[in-house]
Amino acid sequence: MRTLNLGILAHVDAGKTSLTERLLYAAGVIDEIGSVDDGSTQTDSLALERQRGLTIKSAVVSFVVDDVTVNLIDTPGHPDLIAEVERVLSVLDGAVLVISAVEGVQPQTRVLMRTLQRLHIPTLIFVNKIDRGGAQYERVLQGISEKLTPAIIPMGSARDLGTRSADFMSYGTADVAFTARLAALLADHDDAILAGYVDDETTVSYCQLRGELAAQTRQALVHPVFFGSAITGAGVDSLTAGIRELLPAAEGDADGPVSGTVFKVERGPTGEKIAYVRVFSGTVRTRDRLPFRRDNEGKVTAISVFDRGSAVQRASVVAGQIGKLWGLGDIQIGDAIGRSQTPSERHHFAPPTLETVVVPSRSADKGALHVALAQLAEQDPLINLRQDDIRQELSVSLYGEVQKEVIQATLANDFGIDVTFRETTTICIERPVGTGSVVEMIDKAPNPFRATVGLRIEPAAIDSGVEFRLEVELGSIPLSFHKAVEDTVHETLRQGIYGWQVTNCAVTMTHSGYRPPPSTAGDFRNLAPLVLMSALKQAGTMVYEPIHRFHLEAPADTLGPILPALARLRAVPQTPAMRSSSYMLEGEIPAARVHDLQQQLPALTRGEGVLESAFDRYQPVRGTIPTRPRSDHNPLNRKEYLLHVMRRV
Ligand SMILES: Nc1nc2c(ncn2[C@@H]2O[C@H](COP(=O)(O)OP(=O)(O)OP(=O)(O)O)[C@@H](O)[C@H]2O)c(=O)[nH]1
Ligand SMILES: [Mg+2]
Repeated sequence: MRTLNLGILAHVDAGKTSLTERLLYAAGVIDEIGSVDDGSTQTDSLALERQRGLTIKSAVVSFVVDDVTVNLIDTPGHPDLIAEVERVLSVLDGAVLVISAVEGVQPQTRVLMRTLQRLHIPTLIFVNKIDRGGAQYERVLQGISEKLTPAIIPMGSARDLGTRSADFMSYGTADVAFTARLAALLADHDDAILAGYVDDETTVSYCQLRGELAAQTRQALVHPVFFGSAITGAGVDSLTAGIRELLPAAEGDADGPVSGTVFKVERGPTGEKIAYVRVFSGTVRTRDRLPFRRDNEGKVTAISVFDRGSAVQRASVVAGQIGKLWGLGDIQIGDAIGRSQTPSERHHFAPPTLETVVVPSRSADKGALHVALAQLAEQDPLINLRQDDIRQELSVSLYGEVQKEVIQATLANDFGIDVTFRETTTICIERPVGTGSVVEMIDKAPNPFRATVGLRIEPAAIDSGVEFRLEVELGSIPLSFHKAVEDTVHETLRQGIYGWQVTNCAVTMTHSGYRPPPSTAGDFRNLAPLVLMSALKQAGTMVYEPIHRFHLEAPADTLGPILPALARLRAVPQTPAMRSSSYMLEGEIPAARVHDLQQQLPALTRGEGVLESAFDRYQPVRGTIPTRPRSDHNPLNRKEYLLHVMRRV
């Protein structure tokens, strides 16, 4: 039996959870179809998800098609919950991107497709909701082609769109126009097909074309498009057949060395930790001592594997499968397992751009709040829980207001702690403008430490994070001293000249020296921040703020008042697209202003305006440069203390 780990991704409300339910029903896993609106689906199983009809956590279910076990991961679509999607991406063999036939391509659809393409994840497109009034065929295809990728091929036609009897009919051998379109698309990546087709259309058989379609889909070069309805079930059988025919099964050697990734962590009924692991290679058995995250190790006490619906207890989980592991107390989301770990620090989406302070309603709850938030951070490390020691405050990073509501409700429901939030503020980043290079030599005043450290900092490509390089011989100082410098560099760059995280830069160690034995790693750990901050001051930094791309639809006569309101919020709209009674406006707006626009919108559009936005990029701040208002982790305090020490020497 082969395994396919399949993600379902889409803009919020496109119908991922409803489609998951349909696929399970079609495969005979469930006898009755649950509904998102009644809170009875398999994958929206949390109380909060059922109450709100919104997926909050990724959930795994499975079904069998012929000889393939499909582990299906239903993800949340709301942009505030994108961290959940992020963690799943690294464990997928393929994806289905769902698009609503009524709304077409939406802002989050673009963000997701861009990422799926960047990661070369084979992706089928399912255009859902063909039964709903306003459903379109051609217009949606055109939107996909213009906004996502031209490398698409509709796999069938649709009829009676916008009615309960709407249906999807797959094309076959007899559809000459389909065969021609298919050959033309595949020929873009395969000259043999092109040559064969130009010579004589009939020399390339339909079977060959289907085979080549599967091959190119598996390489994420082309994207077959299906249409249907998760509610009526139309088109779902064709999609299921497409998943089996066109997406690649997991590869991996069950006898190889163990390697895998933890993409979800949850707590069981008695508070025990359960890690969801996608195994890439090898076999994990109960009672194995499993190495994870650098030098950690834990004993696996129980395993379950997904099989025909839910997870069932097993003695082992093998390459290609997803398993739930018990017994690994210190395991965290994103951890790599096995001896040859290559943990990936890279993020596929932008980090959260907002932050806020969490305040317990009862001050006696302070301690409990810290424990509770630490548990939430286990499942969602991007909230980046921080404590301001001076003000005794806890703050978290956020994607948006919905995530805030989820945190608030979870704290109340699961931990009995009522909280409020301070005002939400934007998280900016700093990037060096030029190059800065500083050396502090051992035994040379004012350097009070028994270490020589030279560092150069320079700007690097956008999205490159912080890269640490060596220009000194690796053996010039003990490895632990190198490590101390590298760790300190990352820690120090959490707060730059204006207090923001410094990123998209390269730091090179240009000099190193020590004197045995009195030199210690501590000497390097103390000196490196001073050298780095001096180099950073020399380089100078620029502050960048997060910018969202927005999409706004509203009644035609409200365009007059909207434009000046957008200008006041520093938004830059493009030319509006006018329809008969409405307009559609796209543009950019600082992340800091999205919430204000959201709040002003009802008054500006008689409650009829619909706004969607998603993070797009960072842009240099013009005018007054915002400084971070507080020091919430404390390398700066330490830096100040050390500077003070140096001045005294
Ligand atoms: N008419 C119609 N409604 C649908 C269809 N698919 C989903 N819906 C409705 O659309 C709404 C959202 O469906 P969900 O399945 O929760 O969408 P989702 O993509 O999982 O949403 P999030 O997980 O919150 O992003 C619900 O009210 C569904 O009943 C469809 O094919 N036709
Ligand atoms: Mg959902």
